[in-house]
Amino acid sequence: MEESTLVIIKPDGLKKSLTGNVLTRLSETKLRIIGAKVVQVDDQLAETHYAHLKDKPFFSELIRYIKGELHSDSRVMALVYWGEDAIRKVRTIAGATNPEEADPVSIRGAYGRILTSGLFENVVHASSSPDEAEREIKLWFEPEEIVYDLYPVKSVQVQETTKQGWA
Ligand code: IDP
Ligand code: MG
Repeated sequence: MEESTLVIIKPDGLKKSLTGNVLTRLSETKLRIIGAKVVQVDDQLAETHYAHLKDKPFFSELIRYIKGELHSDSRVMALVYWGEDAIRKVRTIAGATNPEEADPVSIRGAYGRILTSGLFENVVHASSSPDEAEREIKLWFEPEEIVYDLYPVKSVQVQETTKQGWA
């Protein structure tokens, strides 16, 4: 089945200059990148993205991690990959959630680590189901930022907005 999936290169990935390595590894899948951007994650985006984990003991540190507060670098790279079996292919290359248990040749196995606090610092996020992918892609991207018509859209009236232009 052709499907799409959200990948996030987390702040440790950017801080450690692993962006190129991660993209090279993911290119083995022959999937298409249909959206890509660098994002500064705020509380609302972080907490919505990880809402399903809010009762976990590591939740507040996870929020600090994805916001870049553990790496004094607040950037993440968000990507949408599309193609046959995209979710499984990307998760296989990403590796298991726990970097210690991840296949050593997976991204998380090769580059992840477990912090003294116990948090898994594992370089990448990858959606784990079609429903999760849809929720996450709609959270991280606007329709016009993706080059395919993935999901139904509607016209939204925007009134008297002010936006930044080049001076
Ligand atoms: P996933 O990223 O493999 O889908 P999730 O269960 O969705 O795993 O957890 C989101 C993130 O929370 C993980 O990527 C990891 O950074 C962190 N995490 C998950 N489970 C644990 C845990 O048991 N201990 C420490 N950190 C965890
Ligand atoms: Mg997950």
